[in-house]
Amino acid sequence: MSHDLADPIVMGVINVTPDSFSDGGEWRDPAAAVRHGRALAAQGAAILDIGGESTRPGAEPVSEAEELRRVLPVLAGLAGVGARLSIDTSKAAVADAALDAGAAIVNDVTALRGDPRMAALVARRGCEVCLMHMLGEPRTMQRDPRYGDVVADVRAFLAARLAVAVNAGIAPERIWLDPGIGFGKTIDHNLELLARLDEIVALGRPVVVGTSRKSFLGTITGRDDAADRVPGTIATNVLALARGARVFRVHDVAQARDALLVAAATLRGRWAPATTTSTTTTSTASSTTRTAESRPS
Ligand code: PMM
Repeated sequence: MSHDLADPIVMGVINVTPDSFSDGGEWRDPAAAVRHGRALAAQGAAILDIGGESTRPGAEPVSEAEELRRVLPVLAGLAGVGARLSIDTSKAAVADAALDAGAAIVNDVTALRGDPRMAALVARRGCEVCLMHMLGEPRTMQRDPRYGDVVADVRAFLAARLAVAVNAGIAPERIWLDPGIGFGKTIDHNLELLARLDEIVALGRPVVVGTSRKSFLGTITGRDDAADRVPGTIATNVLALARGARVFRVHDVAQARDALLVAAATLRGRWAPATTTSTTTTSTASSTTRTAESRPS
């Protein structure tokens, strides 16, 4: 089988929050977050996505000042790490400061709806932007979400937001789309979106998928601890790759990278040896050390 498949891009997640559902609290200390980011880059993350506001179901919004306090030291510490930096925010002022601090991508889970100044900012700064689908808002989004045809509805939403972004002056080639797995969706909605992801890919923009450690994987597999959901995450990443997804937002970079490399080689019918890398070994300034990057169980 030979597919015209672009190289999968792994986006490593760094939540600098006390309450994100799968890694909340772990990277609150900026120095720990920076160390973690360096490890994820060494494991093969081409992008590091840094967020200072939890979007878990039920989460309350945080102030602009608090969000800046959380993310700016981490962005500064990761400058020159060898991965592109993405800021996961829906606030234009946070995005603006993050871009000044070295970010190159704005990951906006509200698809430019959260802040009326965001579209103009992204257009002016000429950065990449990820537009994600969400039904409602994090505080309430998991209360009985309903769709006609979830894939058609999400696709229509993303097409409309793509048009808004282009009308605001954002270059189409800088826009990525994301179906927003888990954002106002039941398990059936998530599975249907993944199974029919090619219909979102058909919009013609790179598609980002964020299934990593999410609760639907825990429900299907009976894994309460988010750290135990890596195999489930990988299953969804590989299936999404086969349907044309391009960017994979994950906590467990080394594992996702290997799975995606092998899956891409299989789908293409060709491969190239990768440079040797290690799951748990990371270079620090002074030495190469074994790190305990895995989550406590
Ligand atoms: N999921 C979360 C946060 N940000 N951004 C994009 N583009 N896509 C996602 O699926 C997504 C996101 C929530 O997950 P986390 O709390 O593990 O970061």
